[in-house]
Amino acid sequence: MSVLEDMAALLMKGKAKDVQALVEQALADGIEPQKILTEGLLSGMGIIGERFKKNEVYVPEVLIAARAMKAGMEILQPALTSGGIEPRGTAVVGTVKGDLHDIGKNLVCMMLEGAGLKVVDIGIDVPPETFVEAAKENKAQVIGISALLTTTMTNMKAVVDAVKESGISAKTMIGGAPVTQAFCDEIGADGYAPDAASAADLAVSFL
Ligand code: B1M
Repeated sequence: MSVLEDMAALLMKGKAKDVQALVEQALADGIEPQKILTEGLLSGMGIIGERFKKNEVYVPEVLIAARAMKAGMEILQPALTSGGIEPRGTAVVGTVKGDLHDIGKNLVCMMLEGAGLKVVDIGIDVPPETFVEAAKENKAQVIGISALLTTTMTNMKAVVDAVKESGISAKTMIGGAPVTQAFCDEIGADGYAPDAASAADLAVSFL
């Protein structure tokens, strides 16, 4: 098995320390950080997601795999976001109220940083007023809103409405597995991105 296949397999077993060691090894071997992310970490997480869907694994297994994913991302982050440039703008990014998923949101944060933005990560389960307060406090040009559940994506509209009512000029950007461009149009957000790399392009287009 290749180092990236090993990494995916160990991530699925939740072996956080081993995943970190393999990320370090892959970087030392000169493998592109983006390739480590997609063919190692995300590949393992994708398989776990499919198994979760088919009830072949349950929440505890998904949780330990998610922890291993986070551990791997900690090692990969500096390589993914290195650039050493002055921030070209600021984005506030969070997961909507009621939603505890943060892996996709964290990836979006990394990609935005990689694209040269200062990112203020306001975490998970974030109420609409916190998005607005954080955007005001940090003079953000972009507000990134993530949701992974069909039951919580509706809370994105409350954030978009709160931003409009507050009168701030920050653009709202939404994304997450159940979110679509049609939903974005429906709730009046300024933009939708299907993945973290597109989110970075979209955020830059707002600056
Ligand atoms: Co959850 N979960 N989960 N879960 N979980 C899903 C989302 C689900 C699809 C699994 C399934 O049943 N097939 C399902 C939702 C079904 C639905 O709503 N239709 C589900 C469920 C039901 C639940 C619970 C209700 C389970 C339960 O308790 N019975 C519960 C809800 C808890 C809550 O939030 N209140 C729950 C809990 C959990 C864990 C805690 C165990 C864990 C989260 C750990 C964590 O995040 N720290 C978890 C996980 C890991 C998943 C799956 C398996 C993987 C999600 C993930 O991290 N994917 C997921 C199944 C799946 O998606 N296939 C599932 C990898 C990540 C990189 O992708 O987040 O999609 P993603 O992000 C992508 C894009 O969507 C996009 O860019 C990212 C990278 O390119 N993107 C953006 C994301 N945010 C963006 C923002 C942007 C732009 C792009 O702009 C701002």
